[in-house]
Amino acid sequence: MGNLIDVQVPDLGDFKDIPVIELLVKDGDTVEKDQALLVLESDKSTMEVPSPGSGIVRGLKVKLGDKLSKGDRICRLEGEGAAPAAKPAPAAKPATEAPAPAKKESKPASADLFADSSAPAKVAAASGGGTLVVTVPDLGDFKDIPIIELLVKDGDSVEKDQTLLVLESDKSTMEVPSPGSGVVRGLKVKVGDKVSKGHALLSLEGVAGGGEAPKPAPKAAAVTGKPAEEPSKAEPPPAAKPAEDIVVASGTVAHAGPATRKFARELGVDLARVPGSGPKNRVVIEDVQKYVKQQMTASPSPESRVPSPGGSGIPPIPVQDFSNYGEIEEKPLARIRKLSSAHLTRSWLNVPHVTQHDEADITELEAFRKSASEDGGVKLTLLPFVMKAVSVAIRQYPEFGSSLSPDGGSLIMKKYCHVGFAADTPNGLVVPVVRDVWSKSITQLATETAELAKKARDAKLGPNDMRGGCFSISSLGGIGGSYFTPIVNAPEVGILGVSRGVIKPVWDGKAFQPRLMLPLSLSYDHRVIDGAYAARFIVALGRLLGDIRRLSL
Ligand code: CAO
Repeated sequence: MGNLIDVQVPDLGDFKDIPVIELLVKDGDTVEKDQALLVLESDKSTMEVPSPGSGIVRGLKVKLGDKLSKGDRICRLEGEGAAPAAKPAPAAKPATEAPAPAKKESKPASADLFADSSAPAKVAAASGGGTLVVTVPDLGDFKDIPIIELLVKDGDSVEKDQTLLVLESDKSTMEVPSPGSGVVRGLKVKVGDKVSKGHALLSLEGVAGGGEAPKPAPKAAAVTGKPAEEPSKAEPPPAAKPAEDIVVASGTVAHAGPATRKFARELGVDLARVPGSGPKNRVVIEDVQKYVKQQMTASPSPESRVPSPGGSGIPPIPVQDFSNYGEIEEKPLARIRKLSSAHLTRSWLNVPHVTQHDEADITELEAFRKSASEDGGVKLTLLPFVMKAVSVAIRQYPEFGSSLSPDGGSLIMKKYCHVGFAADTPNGLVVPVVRDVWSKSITQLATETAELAKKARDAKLGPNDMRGGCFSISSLGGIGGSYFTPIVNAPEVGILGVSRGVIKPVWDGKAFQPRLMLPLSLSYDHRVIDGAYAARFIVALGRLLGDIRRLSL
């Protein structure tokens, strides 16, 4: 039999009675040095207790839910290199023993636990005007711990004990709470920054009763089964908040240990979305696995209004902190943009798109449009001509005005022709709908599109102005560019993209002639429209635009 050593709970600062939330070994298990034996968790921090050496676990004394304090025996370790049980490692001394004399023993660099994780971020300096400089509290032996979440930004109002940021080492995760309530100013850190005790984090302005620095945090850090620095008897550790007083993490912080966080990060899972099944709703690795499984099999809910990352089973794009690469500014999206973003995402994900391109010769149309405009009256742009041509083409190819029934089993053919057009507004894209295009003249359509476009820009469109479309037009011709892929405005099945008309040399059989050619891009729902049908539609449309006399037929 090898040597036996006692493995005890290391120095946890002022923490007492911390519940065991995961037990990672059992009697007879062979463990390596630094392998995690169990996980302790308070409201604000999660700590893995690593093995002090390699050997076999004997006489395991703890079970899930047990509340442990410094010095409590966890197990014995039987192994070659293990120190005899009669000579426990100094740091493993039970708290109940007579206090050890103040020692300045060296600590191993691999020390891996936070202590004093309940202590609020330390106040390094305070002005009489109620501004506090908040620094990283005592992290014991830890140095250069990366910030993994930053929960405040300049200008944010924070409450006392609200979590400011989350630090994480290989074995521990710790939230740093605010020492008081006030407004965050001069944030000095960003995600990924490595911080140590005393590192200035931010200033807190307008702190009620500010200016009073709290008592310093108690000596932190612990080393499992290794010598640890004991607080000197002559200088007893200053008062720190007991674990029971720790404020529960704010809703934005996922309650999870380092291993779970690492696992979630690898999969690109936002832990805040994962329901936790552990004690106090703590998220464990199995919860992340279950969540990913659910997301992969879930079908998108029809009523989901905003595209939720991962909500449709599509892996979300990994979150990046762009401020790591340069200065950034966050601008909230306008309501219209959020709505159209949800709608476009739904259409893009639900509709198998194909886009067919073509050119229409609008030389004659343009000559007519110019001469008609010079006659005075309503200003004629290209849009009303295109709209009319589309409506006539839909009469010839009615499936372009149809919709698929919700069960996908039939086509709903419409005996009317309402056509929407995309209008660019300062707040985003909207699609007002012109009703009964079949029965309206070009002049009427010109008047109506101009009125609706103005209403759109003045943000005066009502919901009815945007409902009931059978087909949409997205005209970028006034801006420029040639060809694009418009997204079908589901449940419609077709959309026409119009780009800028340009004069091109076109062969007429004898010579090249300068002709004004209009680029057309027709996207359609391939579940409803076949490629040949779409090609016929776009050719017919080109003919109609090339010879506007046909529009009146
Ligand atoms: N080729 C050449 N010139 C064109 C053209 C084309 N395809 N389309 C328009 N023009 C000309 C117009 O004739 C007009 O010129 P004149 O003043 O000399 O007559 C000028 O460009 C401006 O036209 P317009 O774009 O303001 O007017 P319109 O009726 O053609 O379009 C509207 C109205 C509301 C569709 C348009 O203003 C708009 O908002 N377009 C953007 C649509 C959009 O954002 N689509 C993308 C959706 S997906 O993100």
